[in-house]
Amino acid sequence: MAFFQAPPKLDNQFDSDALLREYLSRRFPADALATHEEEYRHLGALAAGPLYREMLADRQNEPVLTQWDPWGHRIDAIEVSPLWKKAQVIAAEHGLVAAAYEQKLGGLSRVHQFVLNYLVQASLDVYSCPLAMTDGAARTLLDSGNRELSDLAVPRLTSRDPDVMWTSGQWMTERTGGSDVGLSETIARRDGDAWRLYGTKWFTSATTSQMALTLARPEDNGPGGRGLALFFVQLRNADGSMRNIAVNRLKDKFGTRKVPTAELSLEGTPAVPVVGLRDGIKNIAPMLNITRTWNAMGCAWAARRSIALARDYAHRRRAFGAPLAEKPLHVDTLASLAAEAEAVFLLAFLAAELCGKREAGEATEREELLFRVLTPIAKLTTAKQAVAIASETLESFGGAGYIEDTGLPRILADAQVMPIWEGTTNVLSLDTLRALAQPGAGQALAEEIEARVSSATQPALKAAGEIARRAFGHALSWAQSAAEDRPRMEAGARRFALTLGRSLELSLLIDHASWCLDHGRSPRAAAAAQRFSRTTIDHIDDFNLDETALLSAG
Ligand code: MFK
Repeated sequence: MAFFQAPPKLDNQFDSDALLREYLSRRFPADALATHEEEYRHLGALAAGPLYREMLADRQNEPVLTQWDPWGHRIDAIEVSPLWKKAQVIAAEHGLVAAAYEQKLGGLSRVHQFVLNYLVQASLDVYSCPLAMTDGAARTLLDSGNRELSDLAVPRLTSRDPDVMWTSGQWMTERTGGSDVGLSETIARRDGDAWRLYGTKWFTSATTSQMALTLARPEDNGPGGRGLALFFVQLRNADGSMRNIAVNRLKDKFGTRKVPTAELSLEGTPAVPVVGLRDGIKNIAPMLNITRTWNAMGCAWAARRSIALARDYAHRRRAFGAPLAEKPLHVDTLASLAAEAEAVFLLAFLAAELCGKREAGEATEREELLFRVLTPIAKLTTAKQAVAIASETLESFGGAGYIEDTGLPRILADAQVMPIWEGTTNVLSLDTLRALAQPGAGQALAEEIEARVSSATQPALKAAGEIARRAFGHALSWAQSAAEDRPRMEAGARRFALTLGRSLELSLLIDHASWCLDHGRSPRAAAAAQRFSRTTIDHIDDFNLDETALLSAG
């Protein structure tokens, strides 16, 4: 009988996730866990079964833009995949955005919301993109103090009724770039008491949304980010036609291919200022901090999916006389992946915890500062890890990992967006410097790391704690020594931010492992902390800037 390889399968993504279950036991009161456990299990089953199968079957079904109707009218209709339509219903009914705003769990509402997303999103073909922006838009409108716009949009953005729920876009990038947003060319012109926007938006993810928050320069304003204003746009008229918006084309992207990312022309699009007529970048910042938190969380569910598939396959695939799960080198490789994935999970959920506390009014001043610093650090650190984990996962399948219709290559292609959108690693490294310049921010981070490592009682975890302390201390002393030398500081900013991210991750792993050991749980978490402590935590280094320039120029 000829040989056929069995493909990987997924178990219930809630029941089989030891780390998630430990984490929930730690963080949730027993009655809250009891209330939500069935929903978590239900989403874990959906993600492992029907949605995962549909995602594989639907692999080649991509959004289609129809610009003209048969009679020559410009319609710019975008048809998304069937799975995306289903995702919209799941998102509303399970409150994938709403759960954060209903505040049923007070300061833990964000954790609950992100647990729901963590369980299901890896089987929803990056529907997380519009949801992240929807969440960010709701937060931004609420923070803006614009009562009228909040009353109009927030109940829809946070609705549990699929027929009522809106999603929102976040239109920032123009042809001038996605990083230096202050260069934006879109102009806002007065039209009586109203405003109209004229310009081109170059990367508008999820163009099927009902509304968007965007930046434009009121015509009398000066250059730069301060001259931009934050605007609210409703995309369609009541009859469904676009409000002076032309969809020029959909982007031909490496990954996230189900996301209908478009280039748009704004041709007198009606828009409403959200808060004042300047400081647009500052006013859209709440959106950035929410979507960056989603990004870190997206890395957690991408890493979890990678590991779940690789682990399962290791039992199905035999080579050299035994399943891969019994081959020491393969086991060692999976263990390293698992340690990285656990670190991603704990860092992303720390960001969720802080976000939830501040929204519930429970955050201390230290935690407010910590959230601001943590957002870029978590986003940039986890994004690099997600790509590395996805790449290694494909390799763990050998040639099958490189074949499109296994669905595996999509994991890597989709992960690759994580370090790019919502601020590249370099832009966020510089944002880390900006966030740490706030008085007390460095201290807040230092205290967080110290609190986590000092919980260790077991000698091996104490030793790992010393590694985290040393790396963090080295990073701070480097930053102090480079403070007066901006080129040196900028050149080293990525190594600095990654050192902060990895020392914080190590401290979280140690803390979690200590809890597990103290509560008679699996020693797996301690193994993760120890293995992670032997990776490079301290990336700090200085290079001669002249040699650096010479080398980069070639
Ligand atoms: C699964 C996950 C899914 C996620 C899906 C999302 C898909 C979305 C697709 C996209 O839209 S991708 C495009 C995203 N673009 C970015 O993220 C922009 C990247 N660039 C930056 O973040 C730059 O750092 C920035 C544009 C902010 C720099 O611009 P400026 O003009 O140099 O700003 P400046 O002067 O540094 O800051 C202006 C004000 O904003 C300052 O406040 P003050 O006026 O009080 O001094 C800053 O402190 C404040 N600010 C900037 N970033 C902030 C912030 N405040 C709080 N949080 C931040 N992150």
